[in-house]
Amino acid sequence: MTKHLSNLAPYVAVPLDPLPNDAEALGSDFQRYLSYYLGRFQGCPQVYMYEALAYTLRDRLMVDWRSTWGEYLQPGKRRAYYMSLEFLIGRSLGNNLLNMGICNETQQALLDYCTSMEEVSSQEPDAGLGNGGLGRLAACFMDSCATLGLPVVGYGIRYEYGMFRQHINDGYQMEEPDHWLRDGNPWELERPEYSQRVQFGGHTEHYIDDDGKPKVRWVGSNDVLAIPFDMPISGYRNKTVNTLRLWKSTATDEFNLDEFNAGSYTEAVEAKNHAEHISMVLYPNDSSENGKELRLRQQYFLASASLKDAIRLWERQGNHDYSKFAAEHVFQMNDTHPTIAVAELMRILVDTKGLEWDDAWNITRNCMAYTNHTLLPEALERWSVPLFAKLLPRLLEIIYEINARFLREVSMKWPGDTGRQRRMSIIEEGGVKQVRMAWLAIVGSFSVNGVAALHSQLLVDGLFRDFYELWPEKFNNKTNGVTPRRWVAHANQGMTALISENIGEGWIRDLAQLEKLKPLAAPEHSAFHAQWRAVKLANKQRLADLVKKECDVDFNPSALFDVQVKRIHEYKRQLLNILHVIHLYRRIKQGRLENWADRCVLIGGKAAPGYAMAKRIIKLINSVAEVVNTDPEVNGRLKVAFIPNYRVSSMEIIAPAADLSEQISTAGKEASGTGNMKFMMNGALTIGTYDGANIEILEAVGEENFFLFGLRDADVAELRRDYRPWTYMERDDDLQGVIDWLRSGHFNMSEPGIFDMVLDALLSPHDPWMTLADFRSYVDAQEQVSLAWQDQAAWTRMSILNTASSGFFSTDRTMEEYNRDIWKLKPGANGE
Ligand code: 26Q
Repeated sequence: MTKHLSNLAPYVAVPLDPLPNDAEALGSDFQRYLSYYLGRFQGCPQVYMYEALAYTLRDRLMVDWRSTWGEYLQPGKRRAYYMSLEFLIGRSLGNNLLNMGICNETQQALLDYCTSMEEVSSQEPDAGLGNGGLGRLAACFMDSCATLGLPVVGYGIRYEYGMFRQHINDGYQMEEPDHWLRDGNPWELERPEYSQRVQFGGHTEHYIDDDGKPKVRWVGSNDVLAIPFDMPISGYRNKTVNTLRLWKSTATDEFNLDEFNAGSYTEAVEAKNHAEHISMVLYPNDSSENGKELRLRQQYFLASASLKDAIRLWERQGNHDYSKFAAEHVFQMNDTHPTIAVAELMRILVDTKGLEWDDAWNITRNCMAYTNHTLLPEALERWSVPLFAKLLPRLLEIIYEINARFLREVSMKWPGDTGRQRRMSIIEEGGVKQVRMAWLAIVGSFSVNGVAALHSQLLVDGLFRDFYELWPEKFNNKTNGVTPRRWVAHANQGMTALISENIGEGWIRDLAQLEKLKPLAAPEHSAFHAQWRAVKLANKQRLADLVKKECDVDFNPSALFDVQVKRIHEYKRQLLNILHVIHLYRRIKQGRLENWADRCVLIGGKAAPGYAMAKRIIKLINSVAEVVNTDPEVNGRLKVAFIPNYRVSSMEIIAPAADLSEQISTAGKEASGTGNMKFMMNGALTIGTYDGANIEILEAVGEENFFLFGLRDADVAELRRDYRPWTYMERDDDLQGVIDWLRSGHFNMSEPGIFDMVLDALLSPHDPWMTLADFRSYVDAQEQVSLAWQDQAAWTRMSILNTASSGFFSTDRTMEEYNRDIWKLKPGANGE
C-alpha cells in the first residue's frame, strides 16, 4: 500500500554515525554482505563480490547523503532540478571509490578474497540510461554539482532496459536488449512513500466553483503511479552526496480494483502491465523520432512526477506562499524532451493550487530554463495536436492559452506582421497541426542556452532568430565540459599519478591548474617526457588487449592510435574517416610510402536501429577492416577495427590510449561534442573541423597543436546553393581512386551492390554533409599528422600541451557558469 505524503511530518535529517573506513572494517562489512545478505561465500561468481562491495560503500555514502539532504532543506534554500530523459551514468563503483578516497583500503580488504579491483569493477553493468552526448553530459553535470556542493537534484526515468547492446554479426549491427537491472541495482534506494500519481487520457470539465470562479478539472483519466528510486551522487572528497531521482512507472492500486470487481482479474493485471510500459525502455534515437505516443507518455510522466515531487517537498517544509516559489526553484530542461513541464507547472498552479493565470505564468517563466543541443532543424521535436488532445487534453488547452497570449505580445511588438506570427506560433498550422516543443520551451523559460560558442551564435542567427529579436536577454552560451574525476583521475590513473607528482593534486578539483604543466612541455624536461610517453604506451597496451579480445585485431602499441568513437551519424562523417582509410590502403598497394606513419584506426558507435544509412556505414567500416587486416601486403602498416558496443566503460579505456582524436563533423552541425574534450584531457591531439567546441579547443591549445581542416560553416551554407560533388573527383586522383575502389566491389565481393546507397549519398548534389568537398583538405591534414608523428619528441610536447590547456573543459567550470548566470544557488556547507 502506498503511503501518502500528507501523513508525513516535516523532514528533519537526524545525523547518522559515520562508519569506519579502514581496510579491516571494510573487509568485515564486505564479508557480512557476502555471507549474510547475499548468502554466498569465497569462490562464488565475481558478480556477488561486486554487489557485496557496492553495499559496503553505499552504507558509507549514507551518512553524507543524509546530511547533504538536511543542508538543502533549510528554509528559503534555493534548489535546482536538472530534468532529463537521459542520464548516461556508466559504472558507479570505481567513481565512488575515487570520490570517497578509499581505493587503497578497499584494495587491501579485497586481498583476502583473492580478487582485484579491476576484476570486481568489471562485473558492474553500465547504467546506460542515455543515447550519447546529451545523456553523458547530464551525468558529468551531476558529478560536478556534487563536487561543488551545489543543491541540484537530477530527475530522470529508471528505464528497465537501457541503451541496447550492439553485436556485430558478419559486419552488420545487431541489437540486443540491455536488461541492466536483472541482478538488481545495489546503489539505488527505492522510496515508495514518495510515489506520485500521473494522469493520462480522459477529458476536461469547465465549471464554476463555490466562490463563483471559472475552473477546470481533468477527469476520467487513466492514472499511473511514479515510484522514485534514488541514486547517490558523491562529490569528490567533500562530504557531499547529491541525489539522482529516477522514476519507475506502475499501476495504481484502485485502477486494478475497478476491473477486479467487474470480475476481470486477468485484464486488471494486464492494465498493470500497460502502466509499467512507460519506464520500460529508453528510445535509442539521438535525433528525434517523431510522433511515438509512448515517448510523449515518458516525457509527461517525468515532468509531472518531478514537478509534483519538488512541490511536495517544498510544502512539507511548511511553504504555501507561492509568491516565493520561483525564488526557491529552478528547473533546467535538458533539451525539449521534458518541456511539457512548462504546461504542467501551469496546470498544477492554476487547477490544483488555485492561482490566477498571470501569477502562475510569472512563476513558471521565472523558474524554467532550457538548454538546446541541436542545430539540425529536422531534429526539433513536434507533437501532433490530435495525439496531444487524446493523451493530455488539459495540457493542450493550456498550451493554446499560452500561445494565444504570447501571439498577442508578438502582434503588439510587430503589428500586422502575420508572417512572423505564423513562424513564432507554438502551434504549427497546415496539415495536421503540430506543437513545436522548442517554441514552448523558449516562451516558458527565462534562460535559453546553447552548448558551445558557435552553436549559441548560430541559434540566435538562425533557428531562434525571431525569439532573439523579441527577448535578447534570455539567450546565452554555456560551453559543455566533462568531469575530470571519471575521465582522468579514474580512467587514467597512470597519468593522474604523474601529473600529481609534478604539480600536486589540486588540479582534480580545479582543472585550470593543469596550466602548471605547460613549462614541463619544454624540451629540457626530457625525463618527464619519457614518463609521459610510458604512461601513454601502457594505456595503449590496455586498449590493444581490449581490441584483441573484442575484434580479434592486433594493434601494435607503437603505432599511431587514430580514434573516432561516437554515435554513427551522417553529419559526424565516419564516412570521411573510412574514405581516408581506403586512401591509405591504396597508398600501400601502390607503394607510395613517403612520410608514412603506421596507424591503428579504431572506430566505434551505435546506429539508431531504424537508421538504415548509419547501419550500412557500420557494415562498410567492417568490410574495409576485413580486407585491410587480412592483406599480407599491408604488413602491419595499417590496422582497422570496429569496436562493438561502444559505451561509457569502453571510453574509459579508449580515451587514455588515443593519440589522435577524430572530430570531423560537417561545420555547423555538431552542437558541441564532448568526446573531443575527453580525448584532449588525456593528451590526444585533435584532427577536426571548425565546429562546435572544436573551435574552443583550438583556441585553448593553439593552432600549432591542432590539425584543423575543411570548410567553415559559412562556406558550407554558401556551397549548398550549387554543390557538385563529382567535380572534386575530377580534380583529385586520390579521391577518384578511392571512389573507384569502392564502386568496383573490392570490399564487398560476396555481397554486390550493398554500398551503392553510400556512393549515391556521397555523390548526390543534395548531400547535406558535403563529405567529398572536405576530402582533400582532410587527407592533407592527415599527412601533417603522419609527419608530426615522425618526431616523437615534438608529438609528446603537443600531447602535454593539450592536457595542460584542457582546464576550461571541466564541467566544474560549466556548472559554475550555469550557477552564476542561471541558477544562482548558494553552495551547501558541505561543499567548498
Ligand atoms: C527525441 C525525441 C524522441 C526520441 C528521441 C529523441 C532524442 C534523444 C536524444 C533526440 C536527441 C537526443 C540526443 C541528442 C544529443 O546527444 N545531442 C548532443 O548533445 C551533446 C551535449 O550537449 C553535444 O555535445 C552534441 O554535439 C549533440 O549532438
